[in-house]
Amino acid sequence: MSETITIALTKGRILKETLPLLAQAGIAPLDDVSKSRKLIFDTTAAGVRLVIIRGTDVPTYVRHGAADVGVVGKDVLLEHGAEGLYEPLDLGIARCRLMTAGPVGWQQDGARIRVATKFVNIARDFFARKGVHADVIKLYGAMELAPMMDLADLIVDIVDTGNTLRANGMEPIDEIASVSSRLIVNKAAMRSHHSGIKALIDDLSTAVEAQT
Ligand code: PRT
Ligand code: MG
Repeated sequence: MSETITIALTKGRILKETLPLLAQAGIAPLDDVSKSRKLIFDTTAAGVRLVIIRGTDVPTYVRHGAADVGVVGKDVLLEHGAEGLYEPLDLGIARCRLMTAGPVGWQQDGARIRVATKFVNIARDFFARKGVHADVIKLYGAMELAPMMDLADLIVDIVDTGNTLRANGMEPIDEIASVSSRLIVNKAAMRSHHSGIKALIDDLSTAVEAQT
């Protein structure tokens, strides 16, 4: 049985905030991840390697055991499900909110509304709970364009400062969930690599407490 622990990291803004926490836990990639085109990185910690992939792929790698551990936004776990995964630690990084938003002053005036989002499961669930008939339209980016183009009435998107909404004549309406990045662990790996993964969780918890 291999003693190597593979950690799947979400590239982009989450990666930037994850690396300092890993460094505090004694894990630093041997190559500069921002300059290299590699996807797999050995680290300063013996037997720990990193893979750097899209957030939506992180739970898939960890669920199937291709990676033992992962770092991913709660939004991705809410949208794509967290079955087969442990979620032992809130890393407190890349904080934001999942919200509904619409053109400033928007009021519903029909029985149905059209909602554009990349979070279709979260959106369907949210409007169903409110008893609102919503036709959910899947987009892959630039959700704030959809109301301007009359593709949709509202959007469901991630909001941090609200600047993106304001710049496009929109305002936040309802908060659906508060989001931060989470450590996730493959259930079988938690048993087979218990001491290594337990040490990683403990070291990262200490790093998280130190940053707040
Ligand atoms: O590239 P890919 O399509 O996979 O996703 P992406 O480009 O959205 O990735 P990236 O690097 O932005 O990281 C996405 C993850 O970071 C999400 O899963 C969240 O968990 C987390 N996160 C934290 C954010 C933000 N803050 C954030 N502000 N993800 C996206 N945004 C975007 C948002 O979509 C909107 O366009 O920033 C804009 C809103 O920001 P404000 O400050 O203008 O409100
Ligand atoms: Mg991106």
